[in-house]
Amino acid sequence: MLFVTYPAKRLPTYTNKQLTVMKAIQHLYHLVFAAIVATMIFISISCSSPTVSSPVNETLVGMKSDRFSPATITISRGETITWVNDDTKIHTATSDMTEGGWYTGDVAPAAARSITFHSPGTYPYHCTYHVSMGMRGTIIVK
Ligand SMILES: [Cu+2]
Repeated sequence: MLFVTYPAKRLPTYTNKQLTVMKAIQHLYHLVFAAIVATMIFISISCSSPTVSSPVNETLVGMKSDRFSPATITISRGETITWVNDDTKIHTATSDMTEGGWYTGDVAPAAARSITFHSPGTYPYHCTYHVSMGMRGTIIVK
């Protein structure tokens, strides 16, 4: 009779120290995974919400090449006009009225100034610096 003995397959045995290290590594993987998931959720949330928002009742008027754009604009009472200087020089929006007039002050290039109109009426205005160039506008408040 012939007995063939195979070497017993040895299961890997680890010392307690090795097991502790392995568990720590496993724990670390879980933390990294959780951090990646959290980051992805954060990115998807921040991308879905708009980053630039403007008030609902705000109307933009550009200031460029010695012109207001649009030059004439109609709004409802209580709405706000925001003049945006898209030019390389300073402009203003200054009411033509000497009494009860309004004035944005100097609007520097890339800056903006807002004025809210509460009373119905027609409000002609101009740029203090470029009125001679024909830089005029009108705001009609209904
Ligand atoms: Cu101007």
